[in-house]
Amino acid sequence: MEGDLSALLKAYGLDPGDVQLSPMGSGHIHDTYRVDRTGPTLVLQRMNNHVFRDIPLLMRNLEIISSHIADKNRRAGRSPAEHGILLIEAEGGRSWIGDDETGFWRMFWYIEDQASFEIAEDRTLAYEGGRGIAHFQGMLEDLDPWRIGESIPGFHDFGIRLEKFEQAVKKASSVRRDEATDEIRYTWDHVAHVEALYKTSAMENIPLRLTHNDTKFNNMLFGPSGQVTCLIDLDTVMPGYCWYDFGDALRTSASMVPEEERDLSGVGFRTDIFESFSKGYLEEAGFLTDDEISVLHRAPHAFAFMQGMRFLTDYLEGDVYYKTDRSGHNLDRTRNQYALASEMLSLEEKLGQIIAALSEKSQP
Ligand code: GN1
Ligand code: MG
Repeated sequence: MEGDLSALLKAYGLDPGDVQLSPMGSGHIHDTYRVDRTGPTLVLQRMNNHVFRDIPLLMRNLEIISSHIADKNRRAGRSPAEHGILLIEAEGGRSWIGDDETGFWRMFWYIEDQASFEIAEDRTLAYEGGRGIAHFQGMLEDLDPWRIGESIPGFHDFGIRLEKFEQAVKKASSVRRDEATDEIRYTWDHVAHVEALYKTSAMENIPLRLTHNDTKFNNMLFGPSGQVTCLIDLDTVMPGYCWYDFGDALRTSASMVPEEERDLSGVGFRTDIFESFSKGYLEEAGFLTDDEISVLHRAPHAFAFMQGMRFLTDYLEGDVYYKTDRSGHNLDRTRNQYALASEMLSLEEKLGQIIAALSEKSQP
């Protein structure tokens, strides 16, 4: 075991000689390792402090959120370590350790027997996913949103995203800008539709609640019963609109292929998965107002479009944000997301009808 990692493990009371680390997960931001040892398995994570600039704020947020969820689980008779992200204390009772030189690290209990999926292949999985997202939002309903700081300022602020995109186009190398000519044009041609959703949300007084904000389908753990055990990647939990989580979860779960797929011939949006997910979500999300429900069908498009724009921005900036394996990786991801967004746009009216029919049925 390397010297600095040994010190790290010792700070968590572990014997480095008894520990085996192996990379886990497919996240684009942090580095995550499974920690096998004599005794329960753990998860070690090196946080990306380029993306999350204020680690103390990030970890204060996570302490508040994870202990709130743990309390809820405890009261419901569920083991907190088996039904949520639970931090393990390092020496001195700290929830994280490290510095600029060694990196910033934290540790969690590993939850045994869980599965995660890039997309939802069947309707049951989608239904349970919808319930899982609503359950998560419901658990945070009684936590004051303003206790949570902005771990990434303007994370889902479309105006800010657009400004960053505009800057990236201006500053990009001519090679990358030329390569992405079609995608840059596509972006400008479709901005207005997403802007309209944000405007409607502000005008209809859609409430800001605590939302997860990174509900990619693979950020949900499913237990052996087929139900969602918990959501992971809680670093972006911040005040937001409920449709953020709904949209991002459908962007991934109801897509016919994962966002990494380069062959665009298979890209498409599954309305059957949308319907089942929405059914689960609406059944569980009794806290939603009619105005919140009325915009849900517009959310998947907004999220696929924004995700495409984020990948494109990163491509133009020279791949500084997302982990990449090759130079055109972020551009390929952009093409996947824009193809998906186009399909969603053509289906939007139909998605609205599906939500309207489901919410009528769920009226008492
Ligand atoms: C990142 O960490 P991960 O891979 O779950 C990103 C999300 C994107 C997603 C796209 C903090 O999520 O916002 O939707 O990649 N997280 C952050 O795959 O930027
Ligand atoms: Mg993740």
